[in-house]
Amino acid sequence: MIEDILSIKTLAEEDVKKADDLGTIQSIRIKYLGKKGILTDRIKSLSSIPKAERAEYGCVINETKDYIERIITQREEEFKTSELGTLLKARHIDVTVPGNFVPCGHNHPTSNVLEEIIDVFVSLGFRVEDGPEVELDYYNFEALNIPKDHPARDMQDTFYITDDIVLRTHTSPVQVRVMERDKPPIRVIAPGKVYRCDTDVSHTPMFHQIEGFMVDEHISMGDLKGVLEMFIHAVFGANTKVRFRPSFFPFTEPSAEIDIGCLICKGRGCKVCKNSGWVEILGAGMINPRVFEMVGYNPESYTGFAFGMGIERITMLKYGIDDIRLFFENDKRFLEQF
Ligand code: 2U9
Repeated sequence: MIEDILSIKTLAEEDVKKADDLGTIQSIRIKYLGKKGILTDRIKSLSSIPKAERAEYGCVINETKDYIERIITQREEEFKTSELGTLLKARHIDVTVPGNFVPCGHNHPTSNVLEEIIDVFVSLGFRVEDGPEVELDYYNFEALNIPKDHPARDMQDTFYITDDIVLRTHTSPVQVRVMERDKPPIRVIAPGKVYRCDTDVSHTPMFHQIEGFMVDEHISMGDLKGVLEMFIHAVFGANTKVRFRPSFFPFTEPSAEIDIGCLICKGRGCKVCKNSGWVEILGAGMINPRVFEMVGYNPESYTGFAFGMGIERITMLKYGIDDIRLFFENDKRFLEQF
């Protein structure tokens, strides 16, 4: 019986010696020590051994079991180490090889100008508000004193979704929604995308606007002038000339358009300023009392100013760009210049 165990030991030693990979060594463990393994089988039959021999026989089985377990584990570790070595060799990384060049993107010039403009107004105490781009006709026109039969609707080439729903033609509806929600004092700017059915060198069907307004008791045209002059000097330089011209918008009364001295020719006259020496950059005015009535503000208690500008236009003037379509071509050679 003891010879039987010793021959199992010898067989196991030979098997372990012959094994040439991790898989084989694992099946050897099952063969000898698994649930139905050769040695396990002998352990199970221990109870049928006469009592007098059982102790010695059990002792030899246990020692053999420990021994086989030890030589299997040892060989297993050797295989694991050498497999790791092969793997590391195959996946060898040479940290001294120069990396691949990953081209870097670039901020869009209109994004930079928009950020710069937002920063100026935020530093003057304005907060940023947002609103829907698919807007009710009521907020885009009606509440801004542009009723359905008003000739001013012809000024906007509108994308209609339904009779009552439009792609917003300006960000003014944001201000209407803010006034419906909040009471004065209010200082808000509304940047965002707007849509008009128009395409040429200075118009695209989608462009960016930033509008702003301030409402409180006793807000005057003087406040409007002060805020907008400060903004123009911050963005275009402290020596930029500013001029206010009377104009008309249904939502402001009185209204004005604001020009700056042409940055390209310094006022001498060129193609950009059509030889006038001035370029228009903003529209503005005192909010029409009819707009206040629509949102439930008492026009006897409150006054306010509002303004609006096109970001692409401002960017073109700031950098002397003569075709708005360049902004939408995603040509890095163009974008990287700003
Ligand atoms: C409310 C009341 C008044 C916003 C204003 C302008 C004048 C203006 C244009 C500039 C170039 C639009 O991008 S553009 O074509 N905007 O001239 N916008 S006053 O007035 C408001 C807005 C909201 C409730």
